[in-house]
Amino acid sequence: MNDAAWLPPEAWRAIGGRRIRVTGRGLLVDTVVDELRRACARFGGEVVRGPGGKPCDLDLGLGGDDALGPEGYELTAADEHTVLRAAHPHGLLHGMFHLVRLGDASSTGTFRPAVPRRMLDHWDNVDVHPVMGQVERGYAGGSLFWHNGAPRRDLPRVTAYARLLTACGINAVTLNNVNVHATEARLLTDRLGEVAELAGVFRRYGIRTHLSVSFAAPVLHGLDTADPADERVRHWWESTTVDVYATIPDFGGYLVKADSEGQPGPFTYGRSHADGANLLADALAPHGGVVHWRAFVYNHRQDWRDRGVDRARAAFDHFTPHDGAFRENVVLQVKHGPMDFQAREPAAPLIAAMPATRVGVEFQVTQEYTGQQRHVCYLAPMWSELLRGVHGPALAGFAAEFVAVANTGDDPFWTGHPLAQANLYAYGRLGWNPALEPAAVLDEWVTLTFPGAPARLRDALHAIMDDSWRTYERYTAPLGVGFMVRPGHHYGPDVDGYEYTRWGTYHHADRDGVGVDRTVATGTGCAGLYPPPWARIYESPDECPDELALFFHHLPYQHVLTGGGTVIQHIYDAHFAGAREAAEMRERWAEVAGLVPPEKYERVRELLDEQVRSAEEWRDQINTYFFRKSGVPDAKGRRIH
Ligand code: GCW
Repeated sequence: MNDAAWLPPEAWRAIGGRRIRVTGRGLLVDTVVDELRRACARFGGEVVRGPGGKPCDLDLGLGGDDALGPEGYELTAADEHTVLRAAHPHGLLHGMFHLVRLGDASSTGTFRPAVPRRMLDHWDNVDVHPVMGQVERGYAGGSLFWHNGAPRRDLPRVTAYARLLTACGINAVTLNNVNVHATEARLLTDRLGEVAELAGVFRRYGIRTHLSVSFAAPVLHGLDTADPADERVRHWWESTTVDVYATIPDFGGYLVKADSEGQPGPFTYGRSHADGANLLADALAPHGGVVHWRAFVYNHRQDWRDRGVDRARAAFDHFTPHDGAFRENVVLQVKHGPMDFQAREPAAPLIAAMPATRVGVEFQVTQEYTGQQRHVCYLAPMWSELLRGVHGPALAGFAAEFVAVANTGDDPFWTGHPLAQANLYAYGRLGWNPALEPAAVLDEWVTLTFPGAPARLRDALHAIMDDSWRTYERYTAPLGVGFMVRPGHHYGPDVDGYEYTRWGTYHHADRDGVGVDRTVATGTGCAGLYPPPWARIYESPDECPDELALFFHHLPYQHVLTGGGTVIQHIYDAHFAGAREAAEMRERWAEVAGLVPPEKYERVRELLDEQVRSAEEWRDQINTYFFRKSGVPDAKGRRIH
């Protein structure tokens, strides 16, 4: 069976010993009661349903103010008597998990999510894909839902998963990969029963189920076109969608990756992305469904010789002309950065440029470019910086909702690396409240995951994880330039791996300098796509944050950064520091042997060996590469191979 992650039985101690009353009816109220009964059976408490009767010390019920919204709740705790009120059952469910997470110590107040939907997208395939496997960019084993072309039907495990998701605030899932192959396309039609079964499990935890669909679905099912202007196509989507809702009445909607990396889309028919998205939106609207339409549209057949094309501009250029043209039930799903989930990127300029469109900001919890769940890399600080706008526009202010790519699979620890569980937890928590402090979220996660953790363990976990994203950044691609990974699987260093490919991911290093000129004055103009003051800040090499220096500028190696050092010396210093910090993480972990369950301890220990090895490889390849290019020795005389 799977690891209990952040919901071990111990986590219920604070409320499982109480006299609890629950009032209200409905599926989610039943779920609340089931959860509380289980906790009380363990810790000696008692649950009664309905008003009146015996006195209680924890009172959960409806009747909260409507302003709490569908998921909000209000807590008052005084003299050992806690009252939880919500306007709807979903709020009771969240409120109950609030008490699990935080006890009632800090629990007086009103709580509502920042955005109405916090979705988790699975990139699961039904069939094993010859290159991508069962889960595309999955680093946690196989899929929880499918195995070798067949449904897994491990519903107890899916139930345990749904509990974990709702407990951190997630309320929507997409089950299958955005790259929709022929078998997966059938989930929408003759294999819909498999979706319905899973939706039944998620529903009990207040999570709505969505499906990735192919824009060419009508063609895959026998029509000779998928042209949005064709009446037969329109009718096909309408009637297919009617069938979907007949089977899954609370179905969430469709997620579409169109005209992107080889997926079909409206461009084939000379139609716009607004035409394409609205076609599906119209089919869904009568049933209350939404379309998540991805903005990850760029030319993946670029010529590296052509400096005029810039992938970082692509989504902005494609979509801003259509602002205001999308139906109300379309969510434009935009990756947080303009490239592709690198360890450091500025915010995607498109996100701040669509005032008349619902924008969903997409994060990647699966660690494709951040260590693939072999490296410790706690991502909450990165997301938090983007949300709060430390080096660019604050994404929280533009996001109508949040989406993230899942990092889970059939691995017994759910996430491959046991410490990667914290990323999923933190995504849920920041989606609910983007203002939370990453270290505080980590602390919550530690408290839940390691019940009774002694200070020594808590301190070690903070020391290892709090700054682990910055450590990862230090030993990988410098100063926001990105990539430098091995093509295909994207693990480990290969500085020129993508330099002459068609993917548009270049660093332009030569003997004099490195970086991509994205200025308006002399480059691709990407810097100018940002709202004030960021366009001006990014344009100037003297004002641009060092973190993004090589994202926006091609700089000489001897250019002096805002932080004081030269570009070349920064590269050396950061890489020596990053690899050393990885080694320190391993030392800290050795100190907690005996404080962590043995299997978990061992798994992390082995992975830290790999992280240290990989960090050294990164350090040596990057440093050697830039030493050979620049001829500039390390000012501190350290060994460069
Ligand atoms: O980062 C890239 C990945 C692809 C992925 C694509 C996307 C699902 O390498 O594997 O495809 O992004 O987000 O669509």
